[in-house]
Amino acid sequence: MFAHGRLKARSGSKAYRRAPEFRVRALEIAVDGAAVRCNTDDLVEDAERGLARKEFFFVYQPKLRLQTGLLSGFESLIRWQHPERGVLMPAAFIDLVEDSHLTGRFTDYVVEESARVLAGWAALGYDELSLSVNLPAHEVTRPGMARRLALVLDSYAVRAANFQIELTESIDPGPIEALAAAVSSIRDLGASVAIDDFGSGCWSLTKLHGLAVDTLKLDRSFMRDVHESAESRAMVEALVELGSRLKKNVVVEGVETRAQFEWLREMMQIDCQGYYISEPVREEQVDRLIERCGIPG
Ligand code: G
Ligand code: MN
Repeated sequence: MFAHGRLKARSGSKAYRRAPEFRVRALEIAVDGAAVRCNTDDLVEDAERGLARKEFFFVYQPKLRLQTGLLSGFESLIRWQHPERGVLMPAAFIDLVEDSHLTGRFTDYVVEESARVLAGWAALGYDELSLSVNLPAHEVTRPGMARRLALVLDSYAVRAANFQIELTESIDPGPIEALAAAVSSIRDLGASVAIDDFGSGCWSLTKLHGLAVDTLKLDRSFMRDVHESAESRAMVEALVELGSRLKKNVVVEGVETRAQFEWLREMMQIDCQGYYISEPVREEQVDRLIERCGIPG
């Protein structure tokens, strides 16, 4: 029943982590068009119980490399199989979880699950497929992050090169120097780092300038009206050009129609992601998608 739940107080919830006096005590979640009030402490407690009972799972959305027409990798997206509310999308819980004492445990879970999946793919011979996970900047800068990541990747014997972190942050990620140092220690392991939803929220050009990331993922809002708006087309073209001039990989998100896809094909080497290629799928459906689209090698 909460399947379409969305948090309204997205940025407000960040105060929960930063300053206890600003803690958000209640949030409104829209359920079938009606606002439902929900106590944040209850939700965090519920999430802690859910973590123990393994109610959180992941779906995988492919990225297609336009030049080759083959899949280059997948992004893992968290879901909550809530016992009473059905499958919850991250918008209904992730900000609260990341602002709570559970954030580190969720990071560990996300990283461990992705290493397990990558090990499974390697065993099937999918050596070139990358898997990216979404992590907030404040988790990536947590002391020891790179060391813990190295341990997990080693313990599953997966190549760090196949693992990517997408930096998600809807508000300021804090001092750029700290984030830049964390990004470089992750890249030193051989893993890669992407800026997620680039061009929206807090991701300014100065941030991009200060961070040696591998990949830019353009916020999907840019694609929405490329067919009606010459300005949107210019924006996407310019951002792709910017990425390529900076020698970054570029992922265009939110490709939903054939027309959008065909238009993008005229551009340089980019990856695209969106419902036109595929919706996110369950782990057991990844094989079928690979058979349908193909992978390198
Ligand atoms: O920004 P990020 O890549 O983390 O966003 C992933 C979210 O976007 C997921 O919840 C996913 O289901 C959703 N999503 C993926 N592709 C599309 C798309 O083509 N259109 C829309 N509207 N949402 C998408
Ligand atoms: Mn993402």
